[in-house]
Amino acid sequence: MEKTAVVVVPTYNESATIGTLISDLENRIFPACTWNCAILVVDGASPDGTADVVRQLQRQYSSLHLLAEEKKEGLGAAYFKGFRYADEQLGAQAVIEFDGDLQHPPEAIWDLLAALDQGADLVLGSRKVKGGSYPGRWDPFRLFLSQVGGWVARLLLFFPMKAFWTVTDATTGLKATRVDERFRALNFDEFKSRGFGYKIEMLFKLVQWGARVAEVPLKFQTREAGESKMTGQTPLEIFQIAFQLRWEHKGTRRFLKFGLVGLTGYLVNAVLLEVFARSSWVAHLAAHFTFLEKYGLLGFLALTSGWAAALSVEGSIVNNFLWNNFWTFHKDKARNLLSLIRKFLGFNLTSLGSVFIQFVTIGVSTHLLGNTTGVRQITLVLTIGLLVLPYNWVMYNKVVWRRKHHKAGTGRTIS
Ligand SMILES: Nc1nc2c(ncn2[C@@H]2O[C@H](COP(=O)(O)OP(=O)(O)O)[C@@H](O)[C@H]2O)c(=O)[nH]1
Ligand SMILES: [Mg+2]
Repeated sequence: MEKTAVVVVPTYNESATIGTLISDLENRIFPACTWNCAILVVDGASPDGTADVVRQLQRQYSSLHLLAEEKKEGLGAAYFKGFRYADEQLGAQAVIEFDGDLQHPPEAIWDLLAALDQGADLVLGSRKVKGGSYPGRWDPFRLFLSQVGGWVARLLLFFPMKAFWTVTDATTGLKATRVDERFRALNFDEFKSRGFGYKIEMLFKLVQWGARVAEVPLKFQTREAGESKMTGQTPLEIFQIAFQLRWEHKGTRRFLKFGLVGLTGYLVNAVLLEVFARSSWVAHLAAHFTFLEKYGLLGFLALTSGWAAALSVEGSIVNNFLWNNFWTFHKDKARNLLSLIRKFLGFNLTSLGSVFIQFVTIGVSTHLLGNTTGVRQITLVLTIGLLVLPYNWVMYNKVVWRRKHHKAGTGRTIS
């Protein structure tokens, strides 16, 4: 049986363009689709007679449907009415969100459906991937808002999760979504936004529920007729909703705690570095290794500053471990001494790289530039920023990645 895709087109005063769009879809685009396609226009009681244009064309095209709203209720409301109708009345296996003002090139529908065929559950038309673009004649302020808003939404919604990299255009209006259990579980009554904000809300939920996302390029066209229904409020609304969604997300508090713990770790690291660099005990320790100086690089082990750095990192590791165990990850904390020790050793193992990294960077910089507080502390900041954070990031992801493939209940490695 051929699969059915319904192109849902919300309209408010688009009588100048809707006819052209419908003819183009019916005559040129649909015949070349591998899916059985239909159009569903959801008209928000446009005073300009948009619905009448559609009714006229319905005589000509049997796959053209119209849902006439009693009044304009916002973009999200229009889409969700359309989704439900497409699913229940038209038997859609996929719905495509498509603007009625010719800003979305109709050919993009082919790309969207192809991506669904390749296994994606949610396909975004992105203005930010290669081959995609913003309108040529957009006023700079609108372009700026869209660009900045897009970035803020992307950061707020998804950083540092995987979707942060896979979703480049979170606020796009062109999408194809597979009609599956996930899609049907979206409850519009619970949505925070009735308007444009529904876009990121729907995206966030589907991604959170494990939908496979793909992107295809979108060359967003200039609006040639009619007027944009975006208001000055829209960017603010998008920002507010993105923030709320993320704040309520279960991983967020943990992520923030993790960041805060990292900060205390840095402070412990910095203070201990000074204490140890001035300690005669550490100097003694380093002196034990002076015999290695004749073996070239191994002579580094005789550097007091290197040992001070390595020991101070260890101090921050202990600090981070305790905070993470009893605060960030307290639900999974070690329950007895033995498992505490085991976890601590595991945590140390993943952090061992940082000990080594700081031994070398601080050892080398103080050796070359002088063993002063300034050299030590600046090297510390640079090392953490440029080496330790990326290193921890990789380790963290490996642990996260590993967790996914473990059976549930095998316990979580802290990192
Ligand atoms: N039914 C309905 N359609 C809407 C509403 N708001 C916007 N639209 C339609 O949604 C599509 C996208 O809106 P548009 O103003 O072009 O947004 P922009 O491209 O971001 O400026 C257009 O086809 C509009 O006519 C609404 O409240 N109800
Ligand atoms: Mg538009």
